[in-house]
Amino acid sequence: MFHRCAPRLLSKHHTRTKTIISFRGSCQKMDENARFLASTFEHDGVCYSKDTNRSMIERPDIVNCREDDVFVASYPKSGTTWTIEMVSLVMNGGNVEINTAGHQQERHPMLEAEFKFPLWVCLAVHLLVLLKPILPYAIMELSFIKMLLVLQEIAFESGDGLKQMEKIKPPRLLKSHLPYHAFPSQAIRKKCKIVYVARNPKDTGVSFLHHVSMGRAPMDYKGSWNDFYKLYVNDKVWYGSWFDHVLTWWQHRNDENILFLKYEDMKKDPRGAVKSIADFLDVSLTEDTIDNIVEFCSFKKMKENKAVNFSLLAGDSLKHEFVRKGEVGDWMNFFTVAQNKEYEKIYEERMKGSGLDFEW
Ligand code: PPS
Repeated sequence: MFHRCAPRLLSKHHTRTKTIISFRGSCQKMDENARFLASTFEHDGVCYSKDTNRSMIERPDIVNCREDDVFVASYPKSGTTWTIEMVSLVMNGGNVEINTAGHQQERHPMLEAEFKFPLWVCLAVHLLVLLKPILPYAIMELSFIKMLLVLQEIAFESGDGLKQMEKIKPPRLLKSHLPYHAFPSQAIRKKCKIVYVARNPKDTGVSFLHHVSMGRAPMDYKGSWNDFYKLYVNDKVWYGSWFDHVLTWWQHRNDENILFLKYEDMKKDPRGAVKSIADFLDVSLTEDTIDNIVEFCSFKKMKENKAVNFSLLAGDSLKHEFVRKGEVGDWMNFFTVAQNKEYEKIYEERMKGSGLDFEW
């Protein structure tokens, strides 16, 4: 871990007027945090989005897993999409055509996702599907109608991870952000291979803010970093405490069916990451194939790749791109000096003796 000083954080002298304005602002944003929390639920002390399948979290045994299922698990915003793309290409021998044929959310669904839509949307979509054969073409071309149809085709289908995973041909590669204790118990018992990826908690937090403020519900958070930081540091974000999540998976790093990767290492040595994934999955790849996978999964290529970059559920007219900055150290543009000091103290206390450390 190396420490650098955030330029933005250097002390600002607030005038009285500025202080009053920012105080008013923060009152409004407190409501935004309350609004965020109202769209979550807690189970076993962990906070989840209401778009998470609650039954799965309460009963981790309800997920039917096969011995040959492979999982990519992570705390959100840790480089999951990137890792899935790598693992998926290793599994298919570097066939990039398969990976561009469909969106990653459809190819490798997130198990616990269960996107809920307001009743009127559900009724409108079902009515529309019924009327579709008799409605005039001109009406079907209206953008609102098109949007509902897109919702029907995409969200209702791929928005339910459990249903979606049943449709995929084995060997399946599946995504999850579940903490270890809530992970499908069959996957653990059957020793399914699990690639866990972790990223330093400061960049993860900043990336998380951009994710929840992407645009459309449930990612329509309107608070600032300072507001979101309060949720993050108090473990009131989706999937709860970064420390609990990462450290519990870390304890299982030596299990034969678990490969523990770090985002920062993957940035430094993507080739090494592909090789360890291939070794872990007992796949032998030529040097050329490894090069192709590294190239296809590079930040630049992934940013241009529609099959991974935008969220199917949120569309592609987002406030922030999904494959956004992909840097180590973006936290410095957001953390204040005080937040950094507080966070480093928590980090030192929580990580002490774990043998796990991150570069940031
Ligand atoms: S999610 O929604 O939880 O599944 O998000 P996740 O995929 O875990 O993390 C998104 C962040 O990963 C960055 N990303 C990459 N970094 C480096 N190289 C590649 N190829 C790459 N692809 C995605 C992405 O930009 C998000 O980080 P931030 O910091 O927001 O840019």
